[in-house]
Amino acid sequence: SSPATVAAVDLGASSGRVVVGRVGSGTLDLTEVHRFANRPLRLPSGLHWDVTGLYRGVLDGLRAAAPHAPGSVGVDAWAVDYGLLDRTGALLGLPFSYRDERTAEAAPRVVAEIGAGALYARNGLQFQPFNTVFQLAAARATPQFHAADLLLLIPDLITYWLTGARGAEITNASTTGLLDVTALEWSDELAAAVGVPASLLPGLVRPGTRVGPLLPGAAAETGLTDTVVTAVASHDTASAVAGVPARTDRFGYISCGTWSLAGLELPSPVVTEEARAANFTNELGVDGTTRFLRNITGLWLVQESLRTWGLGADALPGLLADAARAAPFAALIDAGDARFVAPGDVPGRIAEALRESGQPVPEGRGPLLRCVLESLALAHRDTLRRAAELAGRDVEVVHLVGGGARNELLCQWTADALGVPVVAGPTEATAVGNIIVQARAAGVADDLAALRALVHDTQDLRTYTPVSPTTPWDTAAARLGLR
Ligand code: LFR
Repeated sequence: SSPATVAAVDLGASSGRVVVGRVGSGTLDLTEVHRFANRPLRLPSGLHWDVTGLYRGVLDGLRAAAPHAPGSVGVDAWAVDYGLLDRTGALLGLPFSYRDERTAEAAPRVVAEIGAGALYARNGLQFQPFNTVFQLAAARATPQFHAADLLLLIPDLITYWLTGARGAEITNASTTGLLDVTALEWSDELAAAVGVPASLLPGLVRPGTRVGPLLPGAAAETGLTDTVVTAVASHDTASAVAGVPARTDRFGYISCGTWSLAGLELPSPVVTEEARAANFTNELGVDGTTRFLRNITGLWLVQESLRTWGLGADALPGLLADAARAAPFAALIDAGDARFVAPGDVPGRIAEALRESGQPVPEGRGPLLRCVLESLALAHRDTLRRAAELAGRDVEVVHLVGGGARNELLCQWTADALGVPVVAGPTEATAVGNIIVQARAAGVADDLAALRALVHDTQDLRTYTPVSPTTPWDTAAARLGLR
């Protein structure tokens, strides 16, 4: 089959990018044509996304992609957040960021009303106060909600602006808490339980579906006159997992960026009481697979520390060198602690958590980063070990993809802690996953395994083999009560 050229729009919590991919037999070339910052806006009404600014970045990026003549465009973004449209299709206010604290009361109330067990049996999701279902429970009494006719998740909103087509791509719908994890349909019962009219939820769309051509305005603005939008795994994590260069079924993955999403790809969900108690999520991947994983705070801890210190990403290499020289296992935190979610003084909150648990507070930034990265490696280990136990699977290799694949300390320590090799890369796994799903829809290959093999053969990967026994990590894990 002939090669396909497609464009991936990948929107993350700290930046957005447009990447052109050329996919053919033996080729997978990626060219980043545009990257732009994404920062939430603190307004009197709460913490919001500047979604029109994001759309501007998307249009600029697609204009930069136009000379490559992509036949298709696909949009992915972070999960759970949404815009509300009125019945004319107009956006009702800026979407909230999932880090806004307005769900603090609504989330536990909804869980108490429905029952944690009943909720998990139905939606299979890890409890996180920011799941869409809880955001909606908090929004129910607002004027916008009363005027709302349709809810669109962030990537679906961008797709709507590009094409005029309204739908809910299913991998991302699976993060809302309103999708039935077994039936793979919206759960009318859960929607009713939180006061969400079923009509607010658009029809489900599967990755690989042709959505349609660009609207004339979008085509004119971007110069893409002969391009269709294709639905991809629009949840960025689902695209990242699709882009994992796996060559065996016995792999674990860590999609490591702002968040670390660590887990397994399974043929079906695990909604046992044990999985619920261990707070594992069952989100949907491509081809009906289950992403059985846990959200771990991730490099947000590093990003937010740099921000607090008034430093940019360029300061990171020096600080990481200091971290490498700092004393091992001097202080450890639970990277899953909810106190780290909201923007703010993360180093201060780490110090507070350490004092509460009677540990010394690292003196200096390098030692603090060491505490963060060792704690993340321990959280990776605990999560993958538990996932394997709960699913009755073996893990013989861990693929660490996303920006975190550049962090040598984190990759090596994750391998050391687990006692399993870590294959790091691609760093742009999300764009890769977005691109290969479009390429497959264009007929370049028909099975995901073949495309993953192509990713393996063409992208920059680095293998970290465990260099030390797991013993010091066993002791450190025990200090935190982790596996
Ligand atoms: C990663 C991610 C996670 C989701 C979090 C919030 O970018 O999509 O999967 O839990 O962001 O949406």
